[in-house]
Amino acid sequence: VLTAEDKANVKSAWDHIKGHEEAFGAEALCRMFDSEPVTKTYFGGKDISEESSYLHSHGKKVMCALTNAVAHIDNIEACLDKLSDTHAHELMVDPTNFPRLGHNILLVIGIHMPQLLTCAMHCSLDKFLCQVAEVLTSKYR
Ligand code: ZNH
Repeated sequence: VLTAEDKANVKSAWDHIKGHEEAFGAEALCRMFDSEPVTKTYFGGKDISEESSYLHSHGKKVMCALTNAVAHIDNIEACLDKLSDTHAHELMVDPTNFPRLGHNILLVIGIHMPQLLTCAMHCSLDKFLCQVAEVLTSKYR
């Protein structure tokens, strides 16, 4: 459960991340595909190479969904409801892949904004990303 302090941390982190959604999202995806090749199987037929416009536009979509979740951090479930349906019923992404993406998002934030990622911030962002993953996988059965 996100505490009031976690929420404040995540919001303040996102003040810095906002505007970098495309670059951060694309890099996080790219790192996930390289380090966990099984995740590439969901993108068959798409050009997911580092410089591809698809990778950049998908990275932006993913990170902007997080920006939106941060804006509605008291009601993440409602805010991601449609996306939760999509992931459970259409995309059927194995839930084990969500921590893999979350890990790489955290990593990219740490690489580009090392001073931002204090231990407390790391912990709050990790909790936030887990919460998002929980919502996106909540409709699987
Ligand atoms: Zn996902 C899609 C978000 C995870 C896979 N996604 C998507 C979208 C979004 C997202 C926003 C778009 C939708 C529409 O358009 O309607 N994701 C997200 C998030 C997360 C995720 C936020 C967490 C954090 N995903 C994920 C994973 C995976 C995935 C882990 C695997 C690996 N997705 C996916 C796919 C898709 C998506 C495959 C589809 C794409 C296309 O079609 O292009």
